Amino acid sequence: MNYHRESLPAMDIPFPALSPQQRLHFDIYGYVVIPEVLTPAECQALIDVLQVLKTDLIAAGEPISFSADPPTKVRGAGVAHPGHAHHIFMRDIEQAHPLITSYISHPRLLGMAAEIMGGEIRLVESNAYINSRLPSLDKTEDPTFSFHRGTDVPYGSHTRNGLYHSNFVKTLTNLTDLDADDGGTVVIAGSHKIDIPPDELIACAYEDRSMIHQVKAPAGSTLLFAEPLIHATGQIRSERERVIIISGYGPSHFPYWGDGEWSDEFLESIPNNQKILFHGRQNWNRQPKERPSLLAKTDDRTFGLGDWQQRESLPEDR
Ligand SMILES: O=C(O)CCC(=O)C(=O)O
Repeated sequence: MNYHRESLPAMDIPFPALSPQQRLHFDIYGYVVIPEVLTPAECQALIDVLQVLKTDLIAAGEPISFSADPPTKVRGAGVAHPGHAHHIFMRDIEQAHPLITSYISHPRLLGMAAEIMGGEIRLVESNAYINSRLPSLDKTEDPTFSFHRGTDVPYGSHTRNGLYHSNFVKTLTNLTDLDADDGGTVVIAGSHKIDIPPDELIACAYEDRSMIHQVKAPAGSTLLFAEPLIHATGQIRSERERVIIISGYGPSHFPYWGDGEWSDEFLESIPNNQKILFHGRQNWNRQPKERPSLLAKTDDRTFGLGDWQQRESLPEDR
């Protein structure tokens, strides 16, 4: 499909979406945690939807997300690693329920991701985790983590007006509260700018763990991070189950790299002002829109989870 901006309305998303303090935190550390993105009721509604999806995926035999046999999947979704009861990693969840699609198209999340992208964005993947303490966990040992990054520093980053941008950005919202023992995401702070072999960086961070920051935040908070940042799932040491929902965004000319096969019904239901978000565009132009300066005035309008079918469009003259 070859979409052109001229023929499509653009969704109304805040710009710049981050306060100067949030933006500076992001630039220094490669991430920022934004509180109160979702309300307690919105978190609970998403938890309910994800718990049903988890139950249905298990009942369907945990179809693997990249299976070549779409009918075995559940509402388009599959799991990344079958047989891990303590860590259900659900992939390609974008069409599994309208509330999930509303999360993906939440105007504030899109605004934050577009600000870090420095231009027009599209969805590249969508996931959710429901995880709990490993039964065999030895609490006497210092935890180690499956550290990784989704793109490398030079390819995945650029600066403009002195500010850092990345072409692979995630918004990860914890739907359950995260205290120190609840397995919040861990990151090696500042590693989004450090272009040395990840193994060396990780080894140093294990020797001085003050460089490993962990998300501790009330339910409804969003971790916004750039994928050149080295990160991992934290270790759950409590009895609390953790539920998170994640959207990955790229520039609009990147491909979708999930394994979701979208149904005709889903495809037909995508509103015009989200065609680029879901389909991207075949065009070399990344449609830049970069924050002019750190202290640029924040667009701090309030947006709810809402209904993805009812998103406002920008007036045509903007
Ligand atoms: O569980 C987490 O917080 C880590 C998520 C993660 O590694 C990712 O989205 O790439």
